[in-house]
Amino acid sequence: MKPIDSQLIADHNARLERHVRNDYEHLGEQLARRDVDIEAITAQVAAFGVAIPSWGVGTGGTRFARFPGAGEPRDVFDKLQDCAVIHQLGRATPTVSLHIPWDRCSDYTELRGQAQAFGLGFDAMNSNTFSDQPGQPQSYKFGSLTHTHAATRAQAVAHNLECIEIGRALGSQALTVWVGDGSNFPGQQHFRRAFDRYLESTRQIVAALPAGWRMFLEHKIAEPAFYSTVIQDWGSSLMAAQALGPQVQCLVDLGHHAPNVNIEMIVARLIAAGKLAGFHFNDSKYGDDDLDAGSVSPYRLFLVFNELVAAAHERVPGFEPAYMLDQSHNVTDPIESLIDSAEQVQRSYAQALLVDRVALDAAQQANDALAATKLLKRAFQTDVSPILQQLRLQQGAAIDPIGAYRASGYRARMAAERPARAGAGGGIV
Ligand code: LRH
Ligand code: MN
Repeated sequence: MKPIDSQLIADHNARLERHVRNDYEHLGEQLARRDVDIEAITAQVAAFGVAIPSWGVGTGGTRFARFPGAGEPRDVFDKLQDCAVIHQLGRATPTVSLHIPWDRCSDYTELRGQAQAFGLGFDAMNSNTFSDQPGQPQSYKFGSLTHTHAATRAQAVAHNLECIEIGRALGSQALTVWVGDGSNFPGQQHFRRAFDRYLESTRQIVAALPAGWRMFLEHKIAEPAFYSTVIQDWGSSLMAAQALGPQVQCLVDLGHHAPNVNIEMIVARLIAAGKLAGFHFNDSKYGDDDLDAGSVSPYRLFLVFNELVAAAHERVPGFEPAYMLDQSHNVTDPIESLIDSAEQVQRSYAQALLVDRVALDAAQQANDALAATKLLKRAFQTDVSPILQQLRLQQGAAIDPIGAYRASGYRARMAAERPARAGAGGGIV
């Protein structure tokens, strides 16, 4: 089932195909002079995918306001169709990451069938114990898995077990746990006891994990708590993951760090510890801005992928990161932003594959700092667009996915089909 008319994509590609073939051939010659086989790179990029956050296809907002766009998804089925558009046009996003209760529905077998019809699968499930649902017995105002009251912790554990059950029905194999638990005042929370309560609660979730499943712990420096957060940084997350066992690893959301923190080094540490779960890709300038991946600091995203490609190149044991986007689209069409962000992530991966690792090892060994950093810059400054376009052409996707999307009139069609509703489609704000 294809939400966009395939003929429209074919006609769109027909106008661009000759240029892409020329550009691809030209880049191939350039790379061959660097002993790089462009076909090998293209094949590796073809095998790369990044998951779409279901909460990202609705318009996001801030605590000040949300300005809903036209044709907002009304439920998880609408979200799935929008995700299918993103994958049909860009072919870089074969899976969707759901958030419960925002994506709760009455028939998960039907939902799984719909996803399969769209050629989509389900990545990590996301639990939500950072907001209260109508009629919820215990409030999460003062925390969830680390709350001082056992009944509230038990409620939060039960919610995570429900997310696992929903994930099993959908074919997911991972649960991401991010909690907003923390404090706003010095003295408000006993840091060590809160961490102990976190371990006591998460142990019960780990005990319920099916064989083969993983649990991803997501750290975050601040928000909604603004003095301390229980899982505030990679150190706290790693301590917990090491205490909780082999099925538990640490997920890195790029926006969850103080400005200028060296995230690529955190990635290298988690890889070395065998505890890198994966990523929530986005970009930021100040806080957890959830901006489009690579829109502010594309070199930082490249440097993260440089660590990932190095680990794969060196065959680091147990290295199997999950790649997901986690963004909030406040001023763009979410579908366009997700198509573009997925391509940006693919682009950073392709560039990192171009790093001459033998020469880099030699330069590092020789302490030739300039030669080393120029090897990274050379890869980053290589325009790999012909590889990404050629790949989409080969896969029957759109050479220019945003252009094809705009030509399709999909958004206008959804605006007609999906009447605007206040508070539609659950998501950030
Ligand atoms: C927390 C977070 C987490 C999600 C939420 C939507 O800031 O990054 O990953 O649950 O955003
Ligand atoms: Mn996140």
